Amino acid sequence: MNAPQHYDILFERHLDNPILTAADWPYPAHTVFNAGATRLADGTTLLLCRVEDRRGHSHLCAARSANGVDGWVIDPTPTFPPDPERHPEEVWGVEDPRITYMEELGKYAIAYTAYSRSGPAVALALTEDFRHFERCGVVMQPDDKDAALLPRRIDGNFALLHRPMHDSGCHIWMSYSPDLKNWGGHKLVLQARRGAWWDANKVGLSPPLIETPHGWLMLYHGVRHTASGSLYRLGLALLDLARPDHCLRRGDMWVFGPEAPYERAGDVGNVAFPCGYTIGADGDTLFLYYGAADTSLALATGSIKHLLRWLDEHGSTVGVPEPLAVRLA
Ligand code: BMA
Repeated sequence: MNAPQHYDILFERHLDNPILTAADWPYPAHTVFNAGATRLADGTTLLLCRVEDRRGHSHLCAARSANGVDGWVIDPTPTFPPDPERHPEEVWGVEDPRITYMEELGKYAIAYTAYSRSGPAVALALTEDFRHFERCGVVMQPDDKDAALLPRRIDGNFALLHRPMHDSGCHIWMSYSPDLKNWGGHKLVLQARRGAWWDANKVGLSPPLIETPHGWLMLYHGVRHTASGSLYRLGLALLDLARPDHCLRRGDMWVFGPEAPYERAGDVGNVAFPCGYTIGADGDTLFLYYGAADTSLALATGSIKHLLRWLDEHGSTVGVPEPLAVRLA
């Protein structure tokens, strides 16, 4: 008899999950989730965590660790609280940061959700040290979220992935800017599927893109609406290196989704929501930090090589103009 076939396991959950919860916080916090991540020049892993208080409003707080797993040193007060007096768009908090190191600026760019009275908007801030921040304000008006900058200019322009929301569906777009202030050249990059698909109706960028020799690897979340609420799962796509608004391949199946008890149950159950990753010293191991059930922070590891191979085997080029359809082998 043939051995049973199982789905590939592309991400391994850390045994210590959840790695950070509100109980670890040095000041009152309701939940800690959806953190941006980066590795600082001295090798320290920095997580910029979304912390929700008992008003329901969020701010960002930095946690630093030598190994990216434990021994977290958490800022004693909010690192990046909303500033509604100077930035009214932050009146209901700041959420879901994505961090990109911008070589040209010598600074980290943080794309985050500013929760305004008109809805969620995409805002940008720059920092060198995660202690002092320079706000750029709103760059994409409501309703829009799930944004991250690419680490370098594309054809002379900064490039931002983001997810505007429309009645017709929520799809991933790319916009360009010469100065991080004026945005244009908007292009649709990845469309939510329809019907029974796991990523029907709503998709959004998860962590910032991962640059590989084959293209920009994108982990995106797909949201399936069910009778008992939404299911947030992760899928893979590959964008063209030189023209990142062109999707080369897209996985048919999700590759990671809520299974563990801390992902299944919480303030918003059935949510696995990564906003950041770091890459190991081998240049291949992905440390993916994700919010679990909008309640805690968890870690899963994967291999960029394996993700690319999987995408080659399970991806399709449907909807991609023929000349751009590539095999990764
Ligand atoms: C999305 C975002 C995330 C959140 C998720 C599940 O729309 O707002 O912050 O984790 O919903 O609630």
